This record gives sequence, structure tokens and C-alpha cells, in this order.
Amino acid sequence: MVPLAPNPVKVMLYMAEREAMGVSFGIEHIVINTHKGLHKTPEHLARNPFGALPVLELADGVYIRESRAIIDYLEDAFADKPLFSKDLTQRAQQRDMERICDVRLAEYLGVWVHVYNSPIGLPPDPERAEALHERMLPAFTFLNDVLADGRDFVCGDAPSPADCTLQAFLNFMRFTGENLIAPYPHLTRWDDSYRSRPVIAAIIQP
Ligand SMILES: N[C@@H](CCC(=O)N[C@@H](CS)C(=O)NCC(=O)O)C(=O)O
Repeated sequence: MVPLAPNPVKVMLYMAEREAMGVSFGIEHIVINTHKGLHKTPEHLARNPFGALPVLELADGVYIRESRAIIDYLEDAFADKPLFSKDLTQRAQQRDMERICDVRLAEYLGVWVHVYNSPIGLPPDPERAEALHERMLPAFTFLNDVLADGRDFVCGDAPSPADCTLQAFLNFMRFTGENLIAPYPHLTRWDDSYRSRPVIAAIIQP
């Protein structure tokens, strides 16, 4: 994992949420420094041929290479005190919201960071940044509307993986020095309050 990249951070936030609930994973964290290109070494490509992070290695040597699949595995393997609700409808809503955060926001935001002001020094592309920003506007508006009722978390009064996905990518956005959510007061309130919780503040940048 790497403490800055959003997909590893998403899993780290998820694990922190569960650990705060008393779950003990006993999983060793290994940091792969992407600045130094260590995610493209033969050693890491053997774990994940796409050269991406995070990766979870299971006890039998199987690798899980997608952040959401890692979260789902940890939900199933450590089933006591899950982060997804046991209520069928609520669980479906939480999954729905997590996918919306990922597919309608995170996928664009992750690229936007690198073309706007890349923390690893990739060349800026203002035109592409603007086009990606436009793609994110419906998700920003949707999330701002959802949070307008003053709820503490994306899906109501308890944290869910949707909060982890959303926060991991907003945290990544902050490395650019730009704040795309400034026009969205309810989203901003959620962002401030979610990341100031000690369990989360211990992982992400202040
Ligand atoms: N869909 C994958 C995306 C993984 C991904 O793109 N991770 C980034 C870090 S946030 C990465 O390793 N990028 C380096 C690369 O792909 O070369 C997931 O959800 O885990």
C-alpha cells in the first residue's frame, strides 16, 4: 500500500473504521513507494501485472488486486461487526452509494489530480482537467443534495465504505492545492467532520 494514493487510502480508511469497532485483522502493511516506481518492479508485477495498488495477499498466496474486492473480502473474512449493514435494503443503498462515489466521481478525480497539478510531477493538461471537472459536477451536486439533511455520513448515521471511497479521493484532491468542493456547503461540512474524526485523521493528511 502507499499512504498517499487514493485506492490504497480507501482500503486503509475502511480497515481503520473496522479496527475502531474492535475488529483485529492481523494484516501486515507493506508500503510500495510509487514515487520511486517500486510498483513497476518485477516483484510487484508478480503480485499485480497491472502494476497498481493496493494488493491484498491471502494466506494461501492468492492476490486480490482491486480495492473494492479487498474490502468485500475483508467484510466476508472478518464478518463480525461489518461496515456494510446487515439489513438488505440498507446494504444495497450503501453499495449503490459507494459505486456512485467511485464510478461517477473517483474515476475522474483520480485523473484530474494528475492533469491539474500532479503530486508526482506529471505534466499539466488544463483542457483535460476542465473536461474531467465537468464530468464530476453531477456527482458533486448529487452528494451535496444527499448530505443536505445534515447526516453525519454518506449513508446516514453510521460510516460505510462509501465514506471511505469519497474521503480517499477528496484527500487526494487536496494534494493539488485546489478545492473543487468549495461551492458545495453540505459536502464540505461532511468532508470537514469526517476527516477530523480521530480514526480517520490518523491516516490522512490534516
Ligand atoms: N481499480 C483499481 C485501481 C488501482 C489503481 O489505479 N491504483 C493506483 C493508485 S491509487 C495505482 O497504483 N496507479 C499506478 C499505476 O496504475 O501505474 C482499484 O480500485 O484498486
